[in-house]
Amino acid sequence: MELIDLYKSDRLESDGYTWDRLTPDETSAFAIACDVVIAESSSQFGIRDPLGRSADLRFLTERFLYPIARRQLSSRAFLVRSTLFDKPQTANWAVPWHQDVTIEVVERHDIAGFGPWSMKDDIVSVQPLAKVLQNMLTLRLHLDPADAENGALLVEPGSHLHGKLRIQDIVPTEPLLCSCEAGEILMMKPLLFHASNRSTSGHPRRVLHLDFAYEQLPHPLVWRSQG
Ligand SMILES: O=C(O)CCC(=O)C(=O)O
Repeated sequence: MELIDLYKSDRLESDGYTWDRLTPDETSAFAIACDVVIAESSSQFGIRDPLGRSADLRFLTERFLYPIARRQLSSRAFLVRSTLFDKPQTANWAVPWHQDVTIEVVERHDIAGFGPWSMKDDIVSVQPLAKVLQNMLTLRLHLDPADAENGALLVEPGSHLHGKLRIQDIVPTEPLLCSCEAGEILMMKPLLFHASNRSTSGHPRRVLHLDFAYEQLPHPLVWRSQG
């Protein structure tokens, strides 16, 4: 299928995504801090909690990305999860079409509408009610140019409006490619259908992926990380 470049929408609510960007200096400050985290990590795939590993990244995020998240989501927005993705030739993978339907919490409490639960590396994850996900926003800061060759994200505009679907029902009809420059920030609703292909080029594709919320979870559930 020929991939068509994404229209850089400013209609977050209806399209499920929108864009912003950092300056080249801001972007290279993030890239330097992320490279330290990558060099110190043994993970070849997504690095969990890069902000927990780097005071520099926490500082930069607070200064440059919180204002963007607060403008788009809520003045009360806070960070609930961070991940750092690359697609180097040595650890290259395709991500099938999905929605982001899990959140991380401090510990399990059985509450109606929350489940299934899972535990990996001592982290408790759960699928919350759709309304929790609808009130979240993901920021993906691109540290390298991304295109069809190095596994840029694919999204289906407007698909977040279908609510939380079973994986077999996540079938895109008009997927678009999120080609972008270094420094561009794709902001998307977690329920937007998305996927990415394997990289076929030697170019890196570092992305700092940050999830924000602005509401506490129903008592006694607590977000695992809350910055
Ligand atoms: O960065 C990617 O290629 C995919 C990441 C993703 O799909 C996710 O975090 O849900």
